[in-house]
Amino acid sequence: MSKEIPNKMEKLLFFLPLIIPLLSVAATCRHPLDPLSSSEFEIIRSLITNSNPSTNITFQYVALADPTKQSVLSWLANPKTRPPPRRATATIRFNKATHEILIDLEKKTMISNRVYSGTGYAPFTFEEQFAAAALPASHPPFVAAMKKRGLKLEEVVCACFSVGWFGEKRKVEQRIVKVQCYYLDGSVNLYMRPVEGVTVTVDLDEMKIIGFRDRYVVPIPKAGGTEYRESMLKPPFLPPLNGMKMVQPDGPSFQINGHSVSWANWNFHVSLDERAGPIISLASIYDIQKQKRRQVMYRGFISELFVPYMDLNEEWYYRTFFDAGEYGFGQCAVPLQPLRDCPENAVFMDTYMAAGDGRPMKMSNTFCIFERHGGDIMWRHTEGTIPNTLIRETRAEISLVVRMVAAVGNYDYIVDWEFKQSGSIIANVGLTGLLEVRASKYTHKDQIKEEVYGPLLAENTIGVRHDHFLTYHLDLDIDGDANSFLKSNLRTIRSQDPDYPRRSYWTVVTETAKTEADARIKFGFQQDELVVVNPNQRTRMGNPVGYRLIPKSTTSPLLSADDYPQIRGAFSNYNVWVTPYNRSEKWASGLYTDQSHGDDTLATWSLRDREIEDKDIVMWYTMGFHHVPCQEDFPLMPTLSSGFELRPTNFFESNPVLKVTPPHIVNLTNFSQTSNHN
Ligand SMILES: *[C@@H]1O[C@H](CO)[C@@H](O)[C@H](O)[C@H]1NC(C)=O
Ligand SMILES: *[C@@H]1O[C@H](CO)[C@@H](O)[C@H](O)[C@H]1NC(C)=O
Ligand SMILES: *[C@@H]1O[C@H](CO)[C@@H](O)[C@H](O)[C@H]1NC(C)=O
Ligand SMILES: *[C@@H]1O[C@H](CO)[C@@H](O)[C@H](O)[C@H]1NC(C)=O
Ligand SMILES: [Cu+2]
Repeated sequence: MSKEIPNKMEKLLFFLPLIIPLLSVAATCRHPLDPLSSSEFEIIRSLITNSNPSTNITFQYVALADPTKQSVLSWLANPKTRPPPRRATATIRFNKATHEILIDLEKKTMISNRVYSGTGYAPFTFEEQFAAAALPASHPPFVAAMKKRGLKLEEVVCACFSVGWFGEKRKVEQRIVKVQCYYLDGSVNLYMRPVEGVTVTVDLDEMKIIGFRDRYVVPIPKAGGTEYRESMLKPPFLPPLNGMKMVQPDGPSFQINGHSVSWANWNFHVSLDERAGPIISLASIYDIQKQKRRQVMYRGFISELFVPYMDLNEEWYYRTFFDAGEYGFGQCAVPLQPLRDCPENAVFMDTYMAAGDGRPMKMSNTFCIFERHGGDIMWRHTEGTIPNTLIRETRAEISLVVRMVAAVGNYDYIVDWEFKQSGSIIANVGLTGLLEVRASKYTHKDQIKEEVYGPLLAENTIGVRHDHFLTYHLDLDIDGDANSFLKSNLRTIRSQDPDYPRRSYWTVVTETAKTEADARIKFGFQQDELVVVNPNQRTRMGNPVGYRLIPKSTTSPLLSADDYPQIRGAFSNYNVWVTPYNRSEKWASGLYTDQSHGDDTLATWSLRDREIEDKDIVMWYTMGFHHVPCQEDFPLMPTLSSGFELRPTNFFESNPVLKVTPPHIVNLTNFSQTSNHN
């Protein structure tokens, strides 16, 4: 009993300062970083279509134009003031020209409209991809090619692939895709049944076929064994596990206000971008020791996903995809299914996006937000050394997860941002879905005497080797935006005294990166601790406050630096880069990625070698997977994950999780009607 009172007092102290900023957010209507609403998409569409009434306009990318950081921060400091002006940016295509349009959403006017005439194009729309994929069915040579193979045309489905760039001086005006086709006929797993050897080339602006190749015939892999639908799978099955339930009788402990989320010591903002997917902004943490809210991350998002395949066949060499810049990673978001994609205690958030004609499209359940209580331990200690005393202290880990899933054609990416009460932010990506396979004549490994670019996964099915590189834009602002990047190299030191029992130890040699060149890090060659610090803010012990990057993946590219896909994907050449903050440097593969020449990438910006010490800086981290498929990836991949942690490092005066109060005990007897646990 005597223990309970201070506990409650502490809890009250803990929550009071969190509630006050929440209420002030509630008092204002709109957050300046909120994604475009349905009516805002309508304003943009009608402004643009009204000024060009007789033309077919393709809306390739429509997004909130970022307000300046300064204007967002000063609004945040005083949310009663006028928020920064809401503007939108639209990249549209008509009459074979790309237009960049800036719109004032309050005045409902076009601020600027300029034609972009450099290399590269904005992401495809779904409508264009569907239209292009439908063309082969009425193209006589294609129809003949299917007939020659004995295929039923109505069972053939096709998909669009970006063509990349291979040094050719192609006419800049031509937006081209390749169309590759698959055979359903008894399967929905189309990607396991490629019609190999046939390639159709489409001009997207003309929306007509400009090339057709039928190089060879190989068997279509069998439909048998490709099924993955629960309702269609055949026994035997593993017996089901016993039921489990996640109950929060008092509801979740987080609050969502529009797109702002508060949970435990964290506040942040979630939004969706057609290109990036989830954007986490203004992540700040309440420091109970200092009794104040402290900035951690201004913005974090996936800037690009680079997926080059390692097959040099004519039908495959160009498959070097940029899933954000070419396909719109956020545009590929899919509605999350309650209880399957997210646990029972999840709360869902809907979003809007612009369709190809600019009309707003609502998507339900784009994000789910939930408290994860997965049986992990936040911290513990058992102390048995003190005579006649046993101390046992342990706390369960409960964290907050924001999840989105994007299905980019065959692949599904599960994107999680996780917040811990310790101050850590964890980003995780899970890869699942379907492989891209090549049909081949082989039915057994022993028959293969040539390079086939991947293992045989099933009869006539080669799982082509490829990479996934995910580049995160991490604009950390540790206690403000004047930050530095510290590289601490762990070095072995030999003992000077030959008679001393120890011959060596390791020490830390810390260096502040002065310019961009100092901050290009390739993992695997040396062991570094990488910390973003605020050099002007120190702990009482004198250490600069910071956040450390703990990568789980240290994969680097294996393509030659002069290979065209790698020139376009040069942002993956290093695992870490640091650049000075620049509102227009968001997309690691450049603003116009489709058919880009690699002249506007993170790698080219970094060549300016700007100063990054004690400045507003952005850290870019690339994690990678070299994917050598295996039979377990057929007919569908079990999730493969990786990620990184941003962990407070001398940010707090001491361990903040000592101040975490364990959750209320839930008395399950109250839930006997609904629970499986009795
Ligand atoms: C616009 O597109 C539609 C559908 O593709 C087509 O029927 C129509 O002729 C096009 N209009 C113009 C002006 O190009
Ligand atoms: C910001 O980035 C753009 C695009 O890379 C560049 O043109 C511009 O010069 C940069 N601004 C500064 C101040 O570096
Ligand atoms: C749970 O609730 C039941 C019924 O109200 C009560 O009898 C029991 O003592 C409670 N158990 C705990 C651990 O609080
Ligand atoms: C559980 O049941 C007890 C007894 O009926 C009640 O006092 C208590 O408030 C209930 N708890 C919840 C969380 O509903
Ligand atoms: Cu893969």
